[in-house]
Amino acid sequence: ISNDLYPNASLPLERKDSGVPYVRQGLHVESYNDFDPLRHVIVGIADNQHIPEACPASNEKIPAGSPMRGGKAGRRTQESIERANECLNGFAKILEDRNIIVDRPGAVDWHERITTPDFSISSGFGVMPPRDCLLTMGKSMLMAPMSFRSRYFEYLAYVDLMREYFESDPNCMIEQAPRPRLSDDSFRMDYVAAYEYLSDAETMERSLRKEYSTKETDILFDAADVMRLGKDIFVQHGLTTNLAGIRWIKRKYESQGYRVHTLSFEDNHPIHIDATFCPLRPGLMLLNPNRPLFKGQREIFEKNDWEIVEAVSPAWDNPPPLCYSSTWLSMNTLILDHKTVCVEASETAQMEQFDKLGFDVVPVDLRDAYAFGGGLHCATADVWREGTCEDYFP
Ligand code: ABU
Repeated sequence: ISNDLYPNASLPLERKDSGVPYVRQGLHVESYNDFDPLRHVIVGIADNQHIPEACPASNEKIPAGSPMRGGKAGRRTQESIERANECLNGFAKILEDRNIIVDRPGAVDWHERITTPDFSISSGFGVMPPRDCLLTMGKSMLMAPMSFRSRYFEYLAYVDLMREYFESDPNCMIEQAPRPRLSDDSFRMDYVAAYEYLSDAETMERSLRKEYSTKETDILFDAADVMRLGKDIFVQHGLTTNLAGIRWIKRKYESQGYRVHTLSFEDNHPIHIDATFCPLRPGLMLLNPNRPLFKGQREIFEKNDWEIVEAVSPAWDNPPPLCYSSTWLSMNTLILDHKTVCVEASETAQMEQFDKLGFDVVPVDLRDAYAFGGGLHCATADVWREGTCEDYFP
């Protein structure tokens, strides 16, 4: 828009409430994978986090017997919030000491009940983990259409940052996927009601048939179900991403020259690909041995000479209390470049495996933040990694 036509349309230099300038010199948004040299990242915060009432989509993820399943909703204790922030701030400092720029989301207060014309829920969730909400695809950052009702407004925590990225990098595009309704019509409510009483074998049977509480009424996906490998994008179909979501990703990004593939794993609770199948460097994948790929899905990797190694067992038999994730957060790491990886400090066997694979391992104390939304990969979202969009699967 020409300023000659709109002389009064210039941007205010800084935000009225915080004084933070809109434009940051030299800021760059671009990332095509999870392993090229990391230059700029968002790290989540634990402030104000709540445990929301279970909703139709989250019900399927909450472990059986967990107090989070029925009624036990409310603000997490201040002590646990402070301890989680201590971990997250320590992680941010480790990255900054390596000259990686770290941004933090805004702290939204989730105390109020969330009500839309289609649903009502006790509270929001939090702003940890950013990886679920934000998908950096090349020079664009997309806010995902998540399926948990408590996460419907989570994008609000990133609006200011996105605006700043948009104004600072003339090539950056910020985007929002279609907003879902998340009404009762979006879910198989009979599945939701039955879920609590199903055995592991029955939930596995349903998962192998690719039947989940989410229907195809809304376009749904979490950004953490999307694995970026240059020109190829792999999307996990599961609890948080439905086929309509995958179709939307395919139509959007294939028109930009990417190739989109669907991946499925033998997993009772397929949610987020980043504790299941993780790229470590060009040519090397880490696979969760308890979640094998569906038949035929290794082929694209093997045909292109990618090695798939199985992750070692996690250090812990159980996740920490009030945690949504599994013990396999052991393999949820943040790769800083082709030779350097951040691993949770208590996961000694996982650190040894990376050492043997030729990585320098940076231990990060994060377990006390797991309950707030996951591990090191979950707790971050890429803004800029050096490198270009490679074709790894020609
Ligand atoms: N957000 C990653 C969680 C995956 C898992 O619970 O294994």
